[in-house]
Amino acid sequence: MKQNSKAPVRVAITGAAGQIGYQLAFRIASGQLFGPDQPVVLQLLEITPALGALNGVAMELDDCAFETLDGIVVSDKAEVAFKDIHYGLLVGARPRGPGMERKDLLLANAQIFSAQGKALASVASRNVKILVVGNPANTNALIARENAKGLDPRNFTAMMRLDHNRARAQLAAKAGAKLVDVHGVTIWGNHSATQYPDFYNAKIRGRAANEVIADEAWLKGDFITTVQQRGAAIIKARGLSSAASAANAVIDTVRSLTTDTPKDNWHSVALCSTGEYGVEKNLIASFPTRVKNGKVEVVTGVAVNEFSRGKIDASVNELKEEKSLVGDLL
Ligand code: NAX
Repeated sequence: MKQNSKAPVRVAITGAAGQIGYQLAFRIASGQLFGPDQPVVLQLLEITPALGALNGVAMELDDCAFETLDGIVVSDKAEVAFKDIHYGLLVGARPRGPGMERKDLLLANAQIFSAQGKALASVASRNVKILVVGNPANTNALIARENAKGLDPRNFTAMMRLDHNRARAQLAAKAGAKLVDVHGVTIWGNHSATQYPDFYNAKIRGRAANEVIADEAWLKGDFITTVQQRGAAIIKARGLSSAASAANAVIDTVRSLTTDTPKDNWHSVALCSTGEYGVEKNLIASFPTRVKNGKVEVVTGVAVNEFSRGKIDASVNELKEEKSLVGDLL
């Protein structure tokens, strides 16, 4: 029998009985995120009415007999699910209900994420890494961070990787290139329809993407809108929102934030701005991001032309507006 003396990594997944949670829990439990020799304890959080379904998920996890799964915690209390965690994947959020205005949705989620931020501050590992997936992801991450006194603000991120992966896939398909040949894609701003997928700095087989594709009208038009509207297109096709691809993007994000980034490449994640590229300080905005010697940093010196500046500003303005709507909870 395989002996494993490594201490387990504790990972919380909120909304774990939901669509994305149902994909994500099994991939992490099977060792796909931290590797086959790293034991994992899954700490699953749901709202009380979903605890029955969550117990079903836990039963199925047992039935997989994953050797990397070292334990499962099931709870409807954030202080239990977040105890000693090293990673918090905050997927659960309040969906928009009938007649709900955008402001109501922001406020409903602000309540959830302020409570979860406080719970993280009181019981999680001091170096916990948080990735918010539940929408509006950037502003939810901002609220959690502001309420998590004592934790490192730079450890609070929001997921942009699904958008990043969608953009890479679109560029590769248009150029007839392999995905491994597409580098330097950035999603800037907010995880919303205002996000800006930047192709100007992207490279295909080492050459500028706009030279290889040689169709700037497509890049500035259909490419951007396809990436921005891809979530809606999936809902139209599937009758349900993206789940497997979203869970995959969570795995990609955590891996990219915890391993050094290959030279001349970067990935997209929304993190606490310190004023890079003129983005207002403290907003959770998406940037070209890399990890060097274990440290997460925004890539400097990425060219921003007038077209890109306008698109970035529009998305950042939306983040400022979201922030102002939840001001009381900050
Ligand atoms: P589901 O509705 O299938 O699942 C959400 C789960 O969260 C439900 O089981 C619900 O009971 C639970 N939940 C609600 N409030 C909670 C709370 N306070 N504590 C713990 N659990 C709670 O949605 P799903 O398709 O899994 O999507 C989850 C979230 O991801 C949504 O907000 C969605 O908009 C967002 N997305 C974000 C993406 C991104 O790239 N950042 C892409 C995919 C996805 O659309």
